[in-house]
Amino acid sequence: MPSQECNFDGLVGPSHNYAGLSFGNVASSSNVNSVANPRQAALQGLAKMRTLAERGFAQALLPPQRRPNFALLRAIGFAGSDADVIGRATREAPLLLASAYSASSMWTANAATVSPAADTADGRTHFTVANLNSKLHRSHEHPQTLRTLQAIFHDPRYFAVHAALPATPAFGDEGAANHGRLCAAHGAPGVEMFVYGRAEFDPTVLAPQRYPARQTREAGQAVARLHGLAPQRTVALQQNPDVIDQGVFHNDVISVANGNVLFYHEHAFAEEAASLAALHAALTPLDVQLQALRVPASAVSVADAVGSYLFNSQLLSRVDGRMTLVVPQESRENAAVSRYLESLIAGSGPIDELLSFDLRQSMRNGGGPACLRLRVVLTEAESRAMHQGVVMTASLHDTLADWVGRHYRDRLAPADLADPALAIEIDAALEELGRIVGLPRLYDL
Ligand code: SUG
Repeated sequence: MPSQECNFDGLVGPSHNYAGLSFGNVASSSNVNSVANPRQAALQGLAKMRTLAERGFAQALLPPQRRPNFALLRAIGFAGSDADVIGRATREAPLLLASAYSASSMWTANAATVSPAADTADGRTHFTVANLNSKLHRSHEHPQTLRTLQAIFHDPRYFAVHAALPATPAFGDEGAANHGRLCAAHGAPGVEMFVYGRAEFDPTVLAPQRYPARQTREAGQAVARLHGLAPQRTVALQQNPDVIDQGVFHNDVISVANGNVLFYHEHAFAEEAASLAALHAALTPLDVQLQALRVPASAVSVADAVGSYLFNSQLLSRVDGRMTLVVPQESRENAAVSRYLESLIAGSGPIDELLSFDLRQSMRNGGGPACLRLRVVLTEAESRAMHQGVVMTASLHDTLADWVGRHYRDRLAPADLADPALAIEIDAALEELGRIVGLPRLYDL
């Protein structure tokens, strides 16, 4: 078996809600205070995992995090029993409570940046956990993410899991959402592409005006160093600041790479021609011919790309050498995007199949198919060495669907976070989940 890409989807946690915490993420802001359905959200995510696993794609999951994060609430002055902490935070700072309660770790594209063994100096697969320090509600994910990745990728002969970069604006890091890899085949050496929205120490790099740029150039450079990547196979590209200002808060909302294919919107990068030339130059010594699938604004506007999440699709290589594009249902509901997709499939390019999923619950917080997954290329030995309890099978799917049905609410508004019973329900759910996936010490319960 050659190396394969395994997608680790975030299992949606029981506190999924719409608190509007992500300024710059249009869906998060527009759905603020609407009522979420955590049960449906988790089942929608599980259905995607099950379908992709059934189709032969390697599929696993990352468990949700314990919420609320009482340590965070206590660190900012809420004291007493758990119920006291929740009560006072509800009265004085409901958005801080919502931040401590966020289920945002479901978007595992932001969990870490991953470099496969074929790219790294020591021949191991390297992970750097993302600090996510541009948003309070995501900035406290990284300690548990580190613990989770260390538990799953526990064998130091194959894996190196690095802690998050220093949590300071210079190193704003959102993980794989701003990272792509181009190669001949998953197991072959590739070119790693780090996309940034701003550069802390270079005033000539124009930052967006309206919305924050979450990823810095310095963060990508630090990750490349930690992973031991060859400089000639590492490319840094600036995201177009104008599209960040139109709601493209991560690069994976406007482009996706797989194999030798870069599927991207013409306005994705600050300098389109120079970006493609840099990728081409890095790929040539590897004998890889870049296939640039450029989507012009005349076919799909940036607004339609943001509204439909066309580029937040998963581009998957099948065993027959062709590619499947996994899109959110919203892409089929947008007339221009749907027309574009029909022509894409009918054409002679590498993508000849579309799969669409109803991920509406996650989409309403700005999380599409690609946000929900972390790509990890694994050799056969690595696939065997990682923890097996998180690998998606029909039986794990059914066990988890049953677990969701017993533990998750089907209605959760931000105001419901005031109910101290919710925290107790979540702990009971996670205690059982740890046993289901064979990681009983994953949380401090
Ligand atoms: O970081 N939404 C997430 C969505 C992440 C999408 N990930 C990728 N593009 N890879 C975010 O903005 C909304 C939470 C709230 O508003 O309650 C949120 O965090």
